[in-house]
This record gives sequence, structure tokens and C-alpha cells, in this order.
Amino acid sequence: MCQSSRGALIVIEGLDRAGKSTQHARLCQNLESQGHRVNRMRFPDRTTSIGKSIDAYLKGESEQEDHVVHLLFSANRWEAATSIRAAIEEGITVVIDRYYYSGIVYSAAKGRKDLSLQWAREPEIGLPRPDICLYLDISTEEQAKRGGFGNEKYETSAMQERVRELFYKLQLLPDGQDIQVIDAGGNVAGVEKDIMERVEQMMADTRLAEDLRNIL
Ligand code: Z5A
Ligand code: MG
Repeated sequence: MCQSSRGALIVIEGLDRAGKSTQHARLCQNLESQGHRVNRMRFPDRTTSIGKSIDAYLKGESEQEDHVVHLLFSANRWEAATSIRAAIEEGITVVIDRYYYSGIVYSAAKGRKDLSLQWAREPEIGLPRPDICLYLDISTEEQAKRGGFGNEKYETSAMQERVRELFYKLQLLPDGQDIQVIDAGGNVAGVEKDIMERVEQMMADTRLAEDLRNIL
């Protein structure tokens, strides 16, 4: 695959157990085998001090006010923003497992009037915008077949249902233009192929746009 001069920013999103981390690993390997330089990232990044507070909250070891935890998730992305931009400018493709789409939707899914999708979007404005967000869509029935829920804060069927609805609403907002829905209910290899086709198309479109800019 011929490279564009800058790296791409690719995000994988979806509900719990949709197969994000599985597909994230496969996509990174596939891109590397095609000769791309790749940086793997995930959010929350639980290794930083902000990430450790988020980890404690998700595990139920500490309490946080809903707006505060929302801002912690956002700050966890902002602390990586400079390195994401630098990698892309250097020609490295950055592939992220969850990003600000999860940030917006999970907080808004709490159902508070003072924590709407619009409110939740504000702290994310200015973060590097992805070239493509692959939203892995899975039914709650299929989700349940994949080992059920864990013990973290949002891992309940009621919360996952609200999150699923809001991921659809998010597609009607400006951020929605970046989202492509992937049917993640099929087997791993089928989902991997679908993702690869979308990414290759996005990269071809980006190269074409770059060539046009150079001509004009
Ligand atoms: N959160 C937030 O509130 N605000 C934010 O800003 C951000 C996140 C960024 C932790 O996320 C929580 O943080 C999350 C959202 C919130 N809460 N919830 N829910 P996380 O990323 O650390 O955890 P997770 O991604 O939700 O969970 P997960 O279990 O890692 O899901 P996954 O990555 O989508 O799935 P997986 O590990 O690839 O696969 C799960 C299982 O299914 C595994 O056994 C696989 O072998 C199997 N699998 C995968 N694909 C398939 C297919 N195609 N067929 C059959 N089986 C499959
Ligand atoms: Mg995961």
C-alpha cells in the first residue's frame, strides 16, 4: 500500500465485548505487515496518574462526581494529544482503542439533564480528529454470549442499552460524519476484513485529496 505523507488517525469504538481490543490488535498487525509505521493507543490510558484515578473509579474503589469523572476521561486524552499529533506528522499511523466518542456517550448515558451529549462534547473540542472512527456494532444478545459483563462501573445491561442508543444519536451530530458502522456480530476474520477494506478506502481517499492539493 502506498503511504500518504502524514500518518492516519484511526479509532475503534463500540460497546463492551464488541471485540474492539481484538480488532485493534489485528488492524495494527495488518497495517504493519503492509509497511506502515503504527502507534497503538487505548483510552482510558490507565498508566498515567489521571488514568489511575479513572481505574479506581471504574473498579468502584473510589467515588467521583459525574462531571468530574467526565473531565478526568477527557484530560486523559488531552495529556496524549501532543504525542498523537507528533506521530501523525512524522508519518506514523495512530490506532486507538476507544476515544472521545466513548467519552461523550458513556457520560451522557447516565441520564442527567445537566450532562447532555452536547455538554459532554465541549471538553473534547480541539483534540486530534480521527480520519475514521470504526464503530463496532453488536446486539445485546451477542454481547451476552461473549462472556457476560465484568465488575466495572458501566458493565450493566441497562447502561449498555443506553450507550448503544446514544452512539446512534451521536451519528446525527457533527462528530457522526467520522463514524462508520461495522457489523461486529460476525466472526473475527469477517469483521477484520470489513475493517481493513474501510481503512484502505479511507487511505486511498486521503492520498487522492493530498495529490489534488499538490496539483492545484
Ligand atoms: N469509558 C468512559 O466512560 N469514558 C471514556 O472517555 C472512555 C471509556 C475512553 C473501560 O473501557 C470503560 O471506560 C468502558 C467505557 C468507559 N466501560 N464500559 N463498558 P475498556 O476499554 O477498558 O474496556 P472494554 O473495551 O469495554 O471491555 P472489553 O471487554 O475490553 O471489550 P472489547 O475490547 O470490545 O472486546 P475484546 O476484548 O476484543 O473481546 C471480548 C471477548 O469477545 C473476548 O473473549 C474475545 O475473544 C471475544 N470476541 C471478540 N470478537 C469476537 C467475535 N467476532 N466473535 C466472537 N467472539 C469474539
Ligand atoms: Mg477492550
